[in-house]
Amino acid sequence: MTLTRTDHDTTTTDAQWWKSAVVYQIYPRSFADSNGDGIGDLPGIRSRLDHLQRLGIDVIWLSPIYRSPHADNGYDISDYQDIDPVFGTLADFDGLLADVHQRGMKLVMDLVVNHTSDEHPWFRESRSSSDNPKRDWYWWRPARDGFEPGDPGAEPTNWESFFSGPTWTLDPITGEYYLHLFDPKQPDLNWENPEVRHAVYAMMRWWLDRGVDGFRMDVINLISKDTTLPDGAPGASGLGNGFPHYANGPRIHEFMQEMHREVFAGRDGQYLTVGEMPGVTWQDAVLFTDPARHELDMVFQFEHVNLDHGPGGKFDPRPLRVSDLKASLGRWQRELGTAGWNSLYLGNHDQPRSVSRFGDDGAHWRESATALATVLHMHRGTPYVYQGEEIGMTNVPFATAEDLRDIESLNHYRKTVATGQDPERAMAAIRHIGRDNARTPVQWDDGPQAGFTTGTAWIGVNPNHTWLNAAGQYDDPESVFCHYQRLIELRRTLPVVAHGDFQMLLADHPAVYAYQRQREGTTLLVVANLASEQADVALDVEHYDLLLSNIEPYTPSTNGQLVLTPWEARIYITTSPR
Ligand code: TEU
Ligand code: CA
Repeated sequence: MTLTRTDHDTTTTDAQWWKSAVVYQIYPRSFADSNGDGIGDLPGIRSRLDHLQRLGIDVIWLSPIYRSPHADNGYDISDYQDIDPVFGTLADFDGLLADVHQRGMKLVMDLVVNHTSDEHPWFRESRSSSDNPKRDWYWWRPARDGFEPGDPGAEPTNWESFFSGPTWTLDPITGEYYLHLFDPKQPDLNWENPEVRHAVYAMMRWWLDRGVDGFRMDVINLISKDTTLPDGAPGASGLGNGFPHYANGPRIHEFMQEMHREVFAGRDGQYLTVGEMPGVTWQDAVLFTDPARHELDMVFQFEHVNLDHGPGGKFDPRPLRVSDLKASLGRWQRELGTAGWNSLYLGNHDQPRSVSRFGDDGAHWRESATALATVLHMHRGTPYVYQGEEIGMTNVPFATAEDLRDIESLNHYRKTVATGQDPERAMAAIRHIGRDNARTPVQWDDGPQAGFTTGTAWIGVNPNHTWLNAAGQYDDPESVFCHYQRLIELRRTLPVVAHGDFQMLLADHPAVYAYQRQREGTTLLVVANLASEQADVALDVEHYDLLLSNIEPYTPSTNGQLVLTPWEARIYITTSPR
């Protein structure tokens, strides 16, 4: 199967088809429910493929649909080779995959192999006795020297988990601790053990044989740990920050190259691999994505989504400065310009809604959603659209902790209450940055439950679905949806969008993000006002034609000066030599 492209870039081989693709992320629980149980499912996704085709995307990335106790909404897998009954069956999956392929799209699976569920048979065996053959498939350690198991501080290291509390849980069966960087129900696999690695590779080949088109790899840069397990430097919570000892560990590149060899090498077909990598630097990212090294096609980096984290972490947010955002995005554009490749995203199921976080979801909702999309989609790299972003879905006015479902937010809230801190302050942070913001149902229409389910959704529908929904946007040329359609179409038709080089303009401007893209005599000039006040900038666009703008009518430039209204974004083009 090949994609319909007008693009015949000589620097891009067929195997690098993903360089001109647009990916759409589905969080299955919240996408579309077919049977009224309030939880999205595979038949629901099948029934909404028109929406994706209309948008123009090439690839779907499905967040996990495997068997799972759902402690972390499917990122805790108990069977890698089956579908969770809440989402459907393997037959439903095959049907979905066939439909997706028939419509000329591809489908990428989420691969969660830093950890399994504690209900996975591998872990059940591993915990059963100290000499079980699978004991070494996970990280088991005795209590710290001089401590009895269960004593305060007896954990083998002082590391704090991503979801609050220690990363070690004592298992009564053998009196030893096991490692879990996330929830206790997500024990970390021991990638030092070759049996683990080969079991994972075999599972990946099984999915490729079934027809899937690649993998998004969950926290894949955490799989190689420092095997001496040193304590971390003390953090704000009193526990230690173990991150430097398990992120980008000593064998990470070796493991990625081995996976590439064992899973992808020598196969026909066009795959996409993207590694999710908290804390990855651009220097590492170049190594991971340099095609000559045969590791990954691209990575998800976190620099731009950590800019508003304060000294106490994500729930200690600080205001985001546009100048920081510009500098960060620009740095990744520049540094992954020749070797390596960027993935481009503003939101996903772990992040708040991008229009609420980076834009102005009040007075300038439509303008800011379209301006942010313009900036992102005209970058070099592979853009990812998170479900609902294409209609400008916003953060959610969660009233109390009862409205929350996410384990990370709930743990943070409970910890706040337990330590006598202000619960309202915790709720404010959660409303601002909590993951549930992105997990409320996709707003299909203005009906009850936003057209998501005929029952009651597992998490409350955002009340703004009465005016913010897909049905109301399809035929409105000024809508967020139609703007996304046009941006995606530009990537499809103009090779400069996917392949042009990048040059930052107005680097020191505090609010306006501007850059040039250039390829074989075609130049794009992108300029966007990322603030809710008017901006005047010195930018000569005399030799350019306006290709797309998010605000009409626009004020033409005079004497090399551009006047941009709040969140106004324009794309100019010229094909004449300059
Ligand atoms: O996320 C990893 C990650 O580092 C964070 O984004 C995390 O979700 C958390 O917000 C840190 O504060 C991946 C998945 O995308 C996420 O949904 C899972 O919960 C996590 O791994 C564990 O599998
Ligand atoms: Ca359902």
